[in-house]
Amino acid sequence: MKERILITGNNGELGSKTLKKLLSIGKSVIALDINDPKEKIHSVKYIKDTITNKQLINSIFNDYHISEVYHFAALLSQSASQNPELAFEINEKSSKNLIDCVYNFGIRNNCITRFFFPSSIAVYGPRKIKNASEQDIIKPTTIYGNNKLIIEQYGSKLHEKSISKKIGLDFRSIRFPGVISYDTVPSGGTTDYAPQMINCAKKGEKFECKLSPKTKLPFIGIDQTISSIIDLMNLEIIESKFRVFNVQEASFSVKELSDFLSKKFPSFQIAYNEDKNFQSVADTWPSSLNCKKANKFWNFTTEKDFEVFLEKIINK
Ligand code: AKB
Repeated sequence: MKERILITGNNGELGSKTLKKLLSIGKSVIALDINDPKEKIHSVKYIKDTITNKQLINSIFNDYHISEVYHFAALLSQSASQNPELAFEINEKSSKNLIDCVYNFGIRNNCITRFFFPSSIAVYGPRKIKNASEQDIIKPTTIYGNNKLIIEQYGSKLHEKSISKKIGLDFRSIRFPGVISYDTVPSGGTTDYAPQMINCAKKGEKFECKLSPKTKLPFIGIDQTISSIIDLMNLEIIESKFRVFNVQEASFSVKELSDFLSKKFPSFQIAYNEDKNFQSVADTWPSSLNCKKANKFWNFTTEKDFEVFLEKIINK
């Protein structure tokens, strides 16, 4: 049976770019998403279905030799708060089912399958902290943060069970801050204000901001996001029981971003209309992350100057 990589949520920001990266290094991919992709790539086997379809997920593991899984299908923080039951079904129940399938596949076939899970800074809380390390207080207050934490723990538990016998699941995860792309404008998240604001400034449109000017959060660009995922998944072994890593390139406040954009695009205008659904979430997430662990394991480098970081994103 030919080896395939399974990507869920391939139409999303991270899913679509990871898919392209994997194809560029010659991998064969099965891509599962609830919607059709904007453009279909000939060599990819697309499946249009929901991650909640247990029967389908089981059949994928019966029909193919799945060598790696990248599991991006999820509801983001704001969408999850608006729809907690769906968030439970997709972010938690379906993720557990997928992890179980990978684990059982490994046991049946006497192999170990790498599993990538995109976690989030949403696992931190309840208080805002600076320079958060992976082992810092993780008592999330949001549905989304809890979903992510439960899957981190579930994946790590099955990893632990697998590793001694070297069969089952090899779980790897990154806690992402806000991700900024140069060509897509995301929605449904709390950190999405930043790419949305950049997009408005570029188009000369006014931006209505739901967060207060002093709100500070960590961010990463899409290129470093994708290379971090690939670098982490390419590590032969990770000598650590703790399977999650922080990454960030820069940390800045809403005001710092809007001042930077006003300098670059003089017609840019911003209005503040604080929304407690957004503010109360951002107030529990760290203002910056400690990335020493990612640096140690795959030489992750963090861009310290936020203006240099933003300049690169805008000029891309
Ligand atoms: C969100 O804001 O929900 C996401 C995240 C940081 O997990 N971008």
